Amino acid sequence: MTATADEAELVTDFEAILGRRDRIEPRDWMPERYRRTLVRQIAQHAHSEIIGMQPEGAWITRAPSLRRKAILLAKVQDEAGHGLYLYSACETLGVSRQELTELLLSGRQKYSSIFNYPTLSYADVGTIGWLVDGAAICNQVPLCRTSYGPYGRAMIRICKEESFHQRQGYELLMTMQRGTDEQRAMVQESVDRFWWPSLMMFGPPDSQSPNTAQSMAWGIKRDTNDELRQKFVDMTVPQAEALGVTLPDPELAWNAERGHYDFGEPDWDELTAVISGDGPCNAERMAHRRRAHEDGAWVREAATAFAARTSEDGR
Ligand code: FAQ
Repeated sequence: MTATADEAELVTDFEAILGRRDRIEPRDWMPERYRRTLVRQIAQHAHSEIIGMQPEGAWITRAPSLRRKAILLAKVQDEAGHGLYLYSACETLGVSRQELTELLLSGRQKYSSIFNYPTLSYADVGTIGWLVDGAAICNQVPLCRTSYGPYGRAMIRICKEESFHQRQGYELLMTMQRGTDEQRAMVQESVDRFWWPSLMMFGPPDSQSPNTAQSMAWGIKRDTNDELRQKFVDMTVPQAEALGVTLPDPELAWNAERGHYDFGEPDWDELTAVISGDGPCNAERMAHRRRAHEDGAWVREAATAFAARTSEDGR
């Protein structure tokens, strides 16, 4: 059989696996573009979890009670764990954790736009849980069925934890809503700032998304950016009503014909600017991440030396 015939057979087998909605596993043959797309998406996702520790982490020392501090500490630690599962899933595609870290630190790989916005009040901890984790769940539940095995399996555990995060955020906001006028104003102000950036988490509109069509064809993504954004709005509007907050969109209205909420257009120029490094906190987030990486050098050196000694000793 010629090389081209071999390749054609491999492609046929690969497509048959996708057709059956089975998983592609690390040792299976896969097209190089499929592998690169997965590395890009999983790495971006992992970086988001790690950078995503910063906005809420900033409030750990200022949590209003021991209970809130314990909850927030646990949540931020969960995000670190999610980053680690995702880096491990990505490593099964033949890239090392070190390479991925360098790609992030040199700005060649992205992380989610949402983490480039500041957390200005304690209500932001609740809003991030409710809206940001809520958007993350909408996006990530379908990823449990993604076509690449290690990514899908990592997502199952992550989604369980994210749904707990979402509920803690909602409970925090509900508690503040039952408090003073000042606390209610704090919640509303926070929701006003986070609403539009949360909608942008789903990515550009389908008509301007260069990757969606191919990622859907490969079963990496199971829904388009616009489909997920709509699902998020439909899920969130009744929650906002129960909470007693107003979502800052005058165009938000139930459309009985479509069976969905209509909503206004996010500012896509803002998303482009934030993704290109020009958001309110991009420089701060990256500087913090670089510093943490440098400060952690001794841990990596110690772990490497320990691993070398353990293998020499045959332990
Ligand atoms: N931010 O063609 P598309 C969390 C980039 S949740 C930054 O539509 P794609 C949990 C995109 O990479 C947040 N960049 O791309 C948490 C591409 O650029 P490239 C993380 C964005 O991949 C909660 C270009 O724009 N979740 O961390 C964004 O098909 C609370 C064109 O876009 C995930 O990563 C954006 N918002 O669809 C943690 C989920 N949107 O790479 C702490 C997995 C688009 O070609 C606290 N990822 N871009 O140069 C995905 O589902 C997809 O990658 C999308 C983008 C939907 C994000």
